Amino acid sequence: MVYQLDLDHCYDFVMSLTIESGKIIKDALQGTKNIETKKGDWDLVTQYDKRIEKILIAGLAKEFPDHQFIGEETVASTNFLPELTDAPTWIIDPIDGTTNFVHSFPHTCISIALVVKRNIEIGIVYNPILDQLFTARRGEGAFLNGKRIQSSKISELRSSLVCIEASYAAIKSTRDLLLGRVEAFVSIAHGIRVLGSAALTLCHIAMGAAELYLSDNLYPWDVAAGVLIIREAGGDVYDTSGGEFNLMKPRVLAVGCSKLTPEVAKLIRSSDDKIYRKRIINNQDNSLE
Ligand code: 2AM
Ligand code: CA
Ligand code: CA
Ligand code: CA
Repeated sequence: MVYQLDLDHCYDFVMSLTIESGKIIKDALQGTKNIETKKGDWDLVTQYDKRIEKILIAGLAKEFPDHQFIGEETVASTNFLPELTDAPTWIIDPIDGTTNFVHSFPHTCISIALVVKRNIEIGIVYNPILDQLFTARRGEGAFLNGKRIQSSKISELRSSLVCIEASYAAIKSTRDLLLGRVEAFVSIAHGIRVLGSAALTLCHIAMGAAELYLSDNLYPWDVAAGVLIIREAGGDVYDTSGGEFNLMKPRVLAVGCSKLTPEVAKLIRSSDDKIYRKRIINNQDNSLE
């Protein structure tokens, strides 16, 4: 007999586990947290990130013993990022927007995706503070609290709201590139927003609340669920070069409307080129000192 994966059951099971785990975030938001740092002062983790990831993986592994798991805090503690195989794999971010969570800033969520044979089949992003449950299944549309969502149809940058990340310390080596892009986009677009949660930002593009999202410094667990949610809402996700998106090495250019992509990719390229030229000039100056 060929083993059939029951995606309906996977979806129902992970949904109730996620909603249940969301209560931990909600109850803990205003309280005292044990804050540790990982790669630097800006890279935060709390006991709640670790606890929620353990609960999610234990619950899913018990129900689906032959499934694989890629979770942010497990990868951090083992220092090992598993390869994505064809096996059913749950990609888990127990708290996306940990810095927001630490500051009691209410944009924080659980993000979980199920990937099977490299297709993202299920995506769930749940913000228990604002009671926003974003869900998608491949081929079946994207939903916010059960109501269908659609991404923006705006196809020009000059009419767009742009979302980015701006954790400067986190991306020291690329800070000048980020500032260059901010200058380039702010000169053309309606405005720039920084939500502080990649998963929720992708969902905001999916619901048509902003037109595009740019971030080079992300991981699979930040984006797996949101990528499906955007695609099911009518948008798409590309590499920041404008090329094909790679889930395991995500450099994200997410758009509500794919017609925006060439203009945005071109602007990123010209902005980055300007910075690279500046770096060369500065290095030459440095060498003269
Ligand atoms: P996290 O909260 O799960 O760490 C804003 O910082 C967004 O970028 C969040 O979605 C955050 O996820 C993600 N991010 C990815 N890598 C990060 C890092 N090294 N430092 C801070 N944020 C990071
Ligand atoms: Ca983190
Ligand atoms: Ca994250
Ligand atoms: Ca996280």
